[in-house]
Amino acid sequence: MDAFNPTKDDRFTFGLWTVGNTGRDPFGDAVRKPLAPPYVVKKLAECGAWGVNLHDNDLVPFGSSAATRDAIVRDFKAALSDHGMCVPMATTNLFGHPIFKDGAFSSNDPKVRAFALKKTMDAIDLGVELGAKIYVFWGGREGAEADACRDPRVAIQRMRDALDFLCGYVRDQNYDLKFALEAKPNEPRGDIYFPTTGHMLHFIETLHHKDMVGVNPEVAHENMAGLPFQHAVAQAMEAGKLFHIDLNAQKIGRYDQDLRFGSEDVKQAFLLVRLLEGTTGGPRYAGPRHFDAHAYRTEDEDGVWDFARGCMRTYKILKVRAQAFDADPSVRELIAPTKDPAIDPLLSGYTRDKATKLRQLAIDPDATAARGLRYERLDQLMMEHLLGVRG
Ligand code: GLT
Ligand code: MN
Ligand code: MN
Repeated sequence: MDAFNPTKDDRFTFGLWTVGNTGRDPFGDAVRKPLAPPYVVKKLAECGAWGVNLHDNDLVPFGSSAATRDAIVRDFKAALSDHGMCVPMATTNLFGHPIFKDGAFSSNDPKVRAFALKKTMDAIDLGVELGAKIYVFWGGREGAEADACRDPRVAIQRMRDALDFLCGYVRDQNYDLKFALEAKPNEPRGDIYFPTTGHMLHFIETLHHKDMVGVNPEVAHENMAGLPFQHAVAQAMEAGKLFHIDLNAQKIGRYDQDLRFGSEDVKQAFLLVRLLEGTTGGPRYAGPRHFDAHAYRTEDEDGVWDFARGCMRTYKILKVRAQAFDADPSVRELIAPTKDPAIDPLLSGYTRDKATKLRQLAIDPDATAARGLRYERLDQLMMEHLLGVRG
């Protein structure tokens, strides 16, 4: 045991599909055996996780009878209570079955759209029965290769209809449940609608019950679009819309790798943990820290638990490093905001008087531009904290 061992207070979660990933990929078969959900609950609890998340079909196989479903759910609930675990988030598999080959909510076929709504209502019931408070929507098949197949505006309208309908369902049932929309630019479709968290944030503003809908950004997905993840997360936090987060790692420009958290681009991971933990003094993210990642295909089952412990350990190490960085007087001095009592009040809240005073300010652009900002020094300090030689 050391300071980096996870506790329930850390609110770390994994999906059944993450540690249960068998290593199957488009080029090769499974390298690990499937793990029974109650066993995953036991092992995750031993590793120090707080909760476990699931798609409907991670727990209840597609097409199961009502009696089979109830028996599976009973055993799973028993495992949760035996091992002190919870299910903070649930979601629907709207991508695995061939019926969803051209999308679920955005499909051109009303039968497919109806089936997707029906499946999601059932999966919402299941999630709520297990105690979930957050419901994720990842539209992996909502996209196109032959883009002439539908007007993308129609796809957007259909997605809106589906989410408005399902918000209505949740409210009608009096469920205490919020939705979190997860963006991804491509894979498995050539292009997926709403490719980034920014696209989702705007779309949410067009929904009927927008207050119950936020985002679930994923490190790998934002990086696939070539974007800095922490900026997307910051925008979501600032808008009060960071309802959930999918932590993993990704090399830029690759397929969706879903690697162990922090295993690539450590600097980005550091900045992300710093943001989520509010070590700069800003508000802290209070939701679950979910790892949507899986072990390398080289691993056996022991390697899966090494992977799970590694995700949580790296997060906690980065948290301690971020706290030390933000407490470092040399850092604080470099990032202290420049204050100017004569100018600051003029910069927000337009009035004609402020506009006039702004115009009258004597600002020497050359003298102002000549000042070096010492960001080389700042970034090197960050590297030294990260590399463990400072703080
Ligand atoms: C799938 C996807 C993830 C989503 C999951 C939720 S399923 O593994 O790659 O990014 O978060 O549907
Ligand atoms: Mn994800
Ligand atoms: Mn992913």
